[in-house]
Amino acid sequence: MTIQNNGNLKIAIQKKGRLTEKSLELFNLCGLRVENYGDRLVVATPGFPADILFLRDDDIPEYVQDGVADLGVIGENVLVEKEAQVVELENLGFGGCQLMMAYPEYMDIQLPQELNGKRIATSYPRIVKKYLQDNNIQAKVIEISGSVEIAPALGIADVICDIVSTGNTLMVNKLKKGQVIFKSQAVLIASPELEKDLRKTEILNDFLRRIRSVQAARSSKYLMLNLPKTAVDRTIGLIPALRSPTIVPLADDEMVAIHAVIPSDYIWEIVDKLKREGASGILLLPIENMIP
Ligand code: PRT
Ligand code: ZN
Repeated sequence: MTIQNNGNLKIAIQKKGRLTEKSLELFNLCGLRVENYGDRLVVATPGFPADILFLRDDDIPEYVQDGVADLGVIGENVLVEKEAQVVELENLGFGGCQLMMAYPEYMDIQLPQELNGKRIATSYPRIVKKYLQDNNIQAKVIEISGSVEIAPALGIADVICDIVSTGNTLMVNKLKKGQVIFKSQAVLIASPELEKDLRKTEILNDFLRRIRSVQAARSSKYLMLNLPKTAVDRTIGLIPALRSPTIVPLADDEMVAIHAVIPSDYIWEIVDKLKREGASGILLLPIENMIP
């Protein structure tokens, strides 16, 4: 594959699959607009010196390792399985899943040691073999590239080790969940060659700053509400997450408006407490970016 060397940062993402939409959504929030890419392999991002390369996810670690792409977005499961020499830069918070043992419903396996002597079908032979080795289990690993879940029914394997997110596929195939052997999410990786290129390193740092501000914004919400003046001190003391709020006077002398950035994880806890203190007109808004 030849890619034009125009000095732009080359970022590889999955062409068509579970990580494509979320990768493009993140890039978009970072100001990297990718429009109408259709069947194209490489697409420029107007206004930012980067080109997006659309590849099969399995190929991304190697392309990044070899410097064909400078950066890549990839599931950690694929990254670890491929054993590519790349630099892991950032967890991206999407594509979450678990690599998990699963057994036919009739099979009774409670402990990892009970996998001794079993045939395990998987698309992740390296990760599975390492798990077996670490746990001193003697089992046969059978590599299958797709539809691993039908292997027991076909008699090819006794159990499987596959990626699970909702668990629906296991249920449909009458398989039950076993040990989780690896937890994964999408990560941003970089070529080990990248740091030698000062110009590209600068672009990368700019891109990373943008990613981090999008991530910070995602974990926060902008809260606006009205509160009786008399309740302000007590309320702010009660809710430590209400960090340095802005307090705005209102036409009604007895009331003030409060604006604050709060962590998404505690929204309902905070809102309930505020209501008990007499808050009204509560509005919660998403934050697109939080620039430090
Ligand atoms: O064509 P290409 O090779 O690029 O894509 P692919 O088919 O190999 O990968 P794809 O798009 O299926 O997944 C890309 C990445 O998404 C994976 O490497 C994981 O990091 C992540 N991911 C997150 C998942 C899932 N969730 C997921 N549920 N990858 C696969 N699955 C499959 C799983 O293999 C099983 O068949 O979905 C099924 C189980 O899903 P549930 O929801 O029924 O449990
Ligand atoms: Zn793949």
